[in-house]
Amino acid sequence: MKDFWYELKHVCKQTGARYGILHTPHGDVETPMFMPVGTLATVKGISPEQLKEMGSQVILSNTYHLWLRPGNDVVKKAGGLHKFMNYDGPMLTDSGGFQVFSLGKTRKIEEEGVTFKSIIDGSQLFLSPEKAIQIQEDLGADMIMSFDECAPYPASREYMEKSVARTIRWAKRGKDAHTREDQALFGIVQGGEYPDIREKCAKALVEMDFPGYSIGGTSVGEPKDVMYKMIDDTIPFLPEDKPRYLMGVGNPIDLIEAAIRGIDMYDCVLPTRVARHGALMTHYGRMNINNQKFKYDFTPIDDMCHCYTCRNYTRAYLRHLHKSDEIFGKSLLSIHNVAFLLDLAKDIREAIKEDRLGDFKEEFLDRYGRDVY
Ligand code: PRF
Ligand code: ZN
Repeated sequence: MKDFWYELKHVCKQTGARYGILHTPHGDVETPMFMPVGTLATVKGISPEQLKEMGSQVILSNTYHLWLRPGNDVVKKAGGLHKFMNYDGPMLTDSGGFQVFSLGKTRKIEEEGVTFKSIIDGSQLFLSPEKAIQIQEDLGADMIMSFDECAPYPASREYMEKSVARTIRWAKRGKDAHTREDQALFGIVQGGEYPDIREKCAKALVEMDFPGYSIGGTSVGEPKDVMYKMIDDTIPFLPEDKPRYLMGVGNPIDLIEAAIRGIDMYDCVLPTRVARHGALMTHYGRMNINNQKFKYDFTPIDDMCHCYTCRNYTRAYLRHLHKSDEIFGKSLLSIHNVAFLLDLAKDIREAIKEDRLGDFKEEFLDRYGRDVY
């Protein structure tokens, strides 16, 4: 793997969190970083130019969705995902493993792969470790993911042992099928809430020597403390000189807690998904723009936010757009939420560099609240 490596720059003396640089074929990015999700080759309501202006570094997209629509052949013919969506920064695609398991209602898991029904037309589909890699090679992101099973929570020890053993075999098959030198293939650690299974999985993947490691199977309905423990049970077995990606986690408190536990990357659809329903993240906790109390409120969403929306528009105007179901309103609210998490990740990086992430966390929580999602 050329043109891709992780450089550990500083470890926070207060918390042990890592500040680093991830070198990719489409440029360098600073970690810990939040990656906005562009499932269908677009971060809903935000242009690539706006994302750049907001300080976005890596955009995440999905194998499963792009395979079904428009088809990986279309993206390949366009010259890859970067060209197709007019974004020249680093990109990452998820393998489809999680989507098959969370969206597929009737699915059959076998050693060879997974058979399931399409969310688009109900047709029978089959995804395997090799197929997931081939699609991701067509899409052409800088970072791609192994095909894994994200087991449900809770799952029995017996189930988890079998599932993880298969996920390890799938990771090996994917690695053998992977041919593109300019893409970094990550291994995904599963194992649910069982520390010894996580350890075994991490060690087996590290043995295979991936350029990066993901922690999967979190944020699937388990309590907060269980999720944090899943991270703590995995990190000690991952090499220091490789990036660690916590998949699908992205509420503000988790961003801080995960960084403290040694995570370098995270992603979440939360900011754009909730924005479309008028829900906003602010330094003072969550708010909903629909609220009657904002009718005559001509102040910005968050006086501590520097995003395009907060610099230019008032709560009263945004409430009006949202209540009128205007497209521009959804876009402006999405911009604020994504910018909020990008800025939070930036604040986390600055705090790590200055050995004060512990203090930063307390200050943030005092304003934001401790039980907010
Ligand atoms: N596996 C994959 N993608 C994911 C996850 C996983 O376990 C999660 C866990 N919440 C999010 N996205 N491949
Ligand atoms: Zn804002």
